[in-house]
Amino acid sequence: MNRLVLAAAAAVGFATALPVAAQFQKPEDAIKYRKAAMTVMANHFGRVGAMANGRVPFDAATAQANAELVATLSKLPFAGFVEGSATGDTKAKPEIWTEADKFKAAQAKMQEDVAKLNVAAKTGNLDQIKAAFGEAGKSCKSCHDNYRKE
Ligand code: ASC
Repeated sequence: MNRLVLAAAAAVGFATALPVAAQFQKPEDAIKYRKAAMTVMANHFGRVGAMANGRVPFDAATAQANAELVATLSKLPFAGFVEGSATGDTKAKPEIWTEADKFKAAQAKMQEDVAKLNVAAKTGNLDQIKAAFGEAGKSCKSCHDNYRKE
């Protein structure tokens, strides 16, 4: 390997090894990021929910597209829960950081549940979508109950 290639490889390795905190200039940026990610995820989750709850007519392709987005978007918010961002314009409870393992487990549970919703949506079967939407909603709620201030 020539020197340039080595330098580039080192730079990439270094960038990926940096803590997530380094991706935000200040705590408010992390707070804004996670709120924005939650907002966008909730919007697409809600579009599936509107069909699951019969508020809008069921359209399999729309349900599928939105469930797919939710599955992808579910990976985003947690990069924003960096150390040092527990205070400010946020409802995040300190337990997110003091019970980091439990918070991580709750995150994983939600991601699994929305992945299952995505699988259900691909079947085009509204009953399966309703069931999976209900489970995913419970995951959202339990994490909010435990880790979000009123
Ligand atoms: C939503 C949404 C949430 C969850 C939660 C489920 O549609 O925005 O935060 O469902 O309300 O209980």
